[in-house]
Amino acid sequence: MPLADGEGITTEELRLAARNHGMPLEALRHDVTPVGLHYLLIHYDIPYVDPATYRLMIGDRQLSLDEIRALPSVTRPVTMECAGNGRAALAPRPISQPWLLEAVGNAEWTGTPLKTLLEGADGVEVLFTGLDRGVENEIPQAYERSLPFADATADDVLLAYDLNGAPLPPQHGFPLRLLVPGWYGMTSVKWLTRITVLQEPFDGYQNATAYRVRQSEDEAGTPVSRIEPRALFVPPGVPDFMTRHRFLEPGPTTLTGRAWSGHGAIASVEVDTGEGWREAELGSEHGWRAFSFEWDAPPGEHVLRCRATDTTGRGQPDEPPWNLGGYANNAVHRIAVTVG
Ligand SMILES: Nc1nc2c(c(=O)[nH]1)N[C@H]1C(S)=C(S)[C@@H](COP(=O)(O)O)O[C@H]1N2
Ligand SMILES: [Mo]
Repeated sequence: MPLADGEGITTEELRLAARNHGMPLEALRHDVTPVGLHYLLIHYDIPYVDPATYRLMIGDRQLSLDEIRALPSVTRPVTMECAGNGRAALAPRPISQPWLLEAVGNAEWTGTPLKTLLEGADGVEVLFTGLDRGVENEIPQAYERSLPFADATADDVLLAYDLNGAPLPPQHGFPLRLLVPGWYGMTSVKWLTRITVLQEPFDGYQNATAYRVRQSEDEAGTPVSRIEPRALFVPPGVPDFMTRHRFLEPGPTTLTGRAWSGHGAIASVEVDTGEGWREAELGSEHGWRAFSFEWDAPPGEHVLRCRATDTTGRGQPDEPPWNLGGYANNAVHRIAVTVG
């Protein structure tokens, strides 16, 4: 239910924001996001799980954590972003977790490729069910989502048990979660308890009702899937405590940030400091891609902007197109700075 432009944040949104923290944008400096700085999004409650009695069910098979950890393991850096990132900047504002820009993290995940566990199976979709339960829109449910069979059996999809080299902490899905690189975060089901191969499309809440790009409730809309390209600055200079407005010394300064896309690699990042778009220099890639831009900051008020383009040609809009759930808003990052 969207609020009119300019209406204050509700107590419900504040309660969600206090539970589900974002990644402070200065943490874009880290190649690998430290665990406590990675964003969090939890629809219901964090389940309490005893690893000794935990079992993953795949069809009629049951696997213990030790059995899963004994399977071939892969470690890879993955940029994860919530589909609602940017929601609070939409007008009217869709009422849900009120993310500004900080619902992102880039961690090193270790797990076993899901593909090998599904060998011999065939179906239309694969359903992933979490241990957490709750009520959404008056519908009681476990958090569960399906993926098309081909996407679920892609080479890079993992059943992940370690995050940055240590067991998943409770809030990130202990003891086991799905990890689908390139897709918005809702796909990567935490506290995984069951995997079911389906012979027809799943019509549960998180696929059929939530996570659809649409203008009204009567529209079916299109499913939210892969992460749209985005570039974000490490906020330059120092902030004002309350407004977060930035203050910077005049003279040569290096603007830095990270860019990512779930559709392809980053092809370019451009920066505008008020004199038009210029190409930034691309740096190392480790999940997300570093960029930097040399700026001789003149005294005065400036608006800095950055935007990414990926190898599929997708870019970022200046103004965010509105949708009911407030999903996939990848509008250009702007930061207002006072130099001098
Ligand atoms: N079981 C379960 N899995 C879940 C969720 C959840 O609430 N329950 N939230 C999803 C959403 S919306 C996002 S954005 C990511 C967030 O993962 P993180 O908290 O590890 O960053 O987890 C996804 N997986
Ligand atoms: Mo999310």
